[in-house]
Amino acid sequence: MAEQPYIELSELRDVQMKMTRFFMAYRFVLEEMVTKIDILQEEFEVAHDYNPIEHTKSRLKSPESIVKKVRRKNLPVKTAVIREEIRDIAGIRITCSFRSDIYEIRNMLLSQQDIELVEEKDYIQNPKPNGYQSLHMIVRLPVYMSDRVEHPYVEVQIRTIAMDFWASLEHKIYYKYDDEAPAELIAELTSAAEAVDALDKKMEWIHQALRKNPGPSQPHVEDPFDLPEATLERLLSAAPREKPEE
Ligand code: 0O2
Repeated sequence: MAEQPYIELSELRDVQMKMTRFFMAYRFVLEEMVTKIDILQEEFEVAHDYNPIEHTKSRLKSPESIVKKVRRKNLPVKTAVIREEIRDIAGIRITCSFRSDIYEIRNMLLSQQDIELVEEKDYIQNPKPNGYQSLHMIVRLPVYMSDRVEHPYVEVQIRTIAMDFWASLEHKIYYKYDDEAPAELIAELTSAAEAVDALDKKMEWIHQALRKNPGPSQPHVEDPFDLPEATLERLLSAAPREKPEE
């Protein structure tokens, strides 16, 4: 029987500590980004009575996926190289309803002084040959630690619900057939991508038309949770009064 490689406990602890430190900055930068997006979403809704963000998903790339990508790119497995070359260790996907929301969210994020745009790929203006659409940005922002400041990269993908629906199905097919999907399936997927594009354009048109013409003002509807004045007065008069100070 082949001998199992022996690892000292102290060595194992050291590796674990280094991994924790390596991923920490990415975990924090994701938290910063998620907070920024939550703030934008809440504030935008109050200011404009409209919410451009349907949902946000964030993830850290697993060590196995990082190593796979390093091998695929023929890079040396060195932390400094990984930090610089693998720019999607921290990833955020923002899903919205309309195409114009994508660029609205992009501009709101990039107008923040601490967010630096490093790279941008607009697969909406230039879809991939398979029909994939999404706006990709690599950004970075400072993370203040006790003894240093790090600027980890974050991949931000912004897309509509329809684009997301298509991409998740395509991803499943890609994984299932490992790049060798039957021609019929590929043809259907391409036609679905065209349908997604047409749907998004139509929805955008309706959205803009609604914005330009919001329709007649809504009649006042009583709030079912509003207490009638008389009930409120009775409740207040029945409440125990504070004893006046002597
Ligand atoms: P995962 O598991 O989703 O993270 P890169 O390899 O990132 O250095 P690349 O491939 O030019 O450079 O980056 P790009 O084009 O910005 O794509 C990065 C990510 O976008 C991918 O991550 C996918 O999540 C998504 N993506 C890109 N193209 C497609 C596509 O055709 N279909 C689907 N479903 N998703 C796509 P990863 O690392 O490939 O995988």
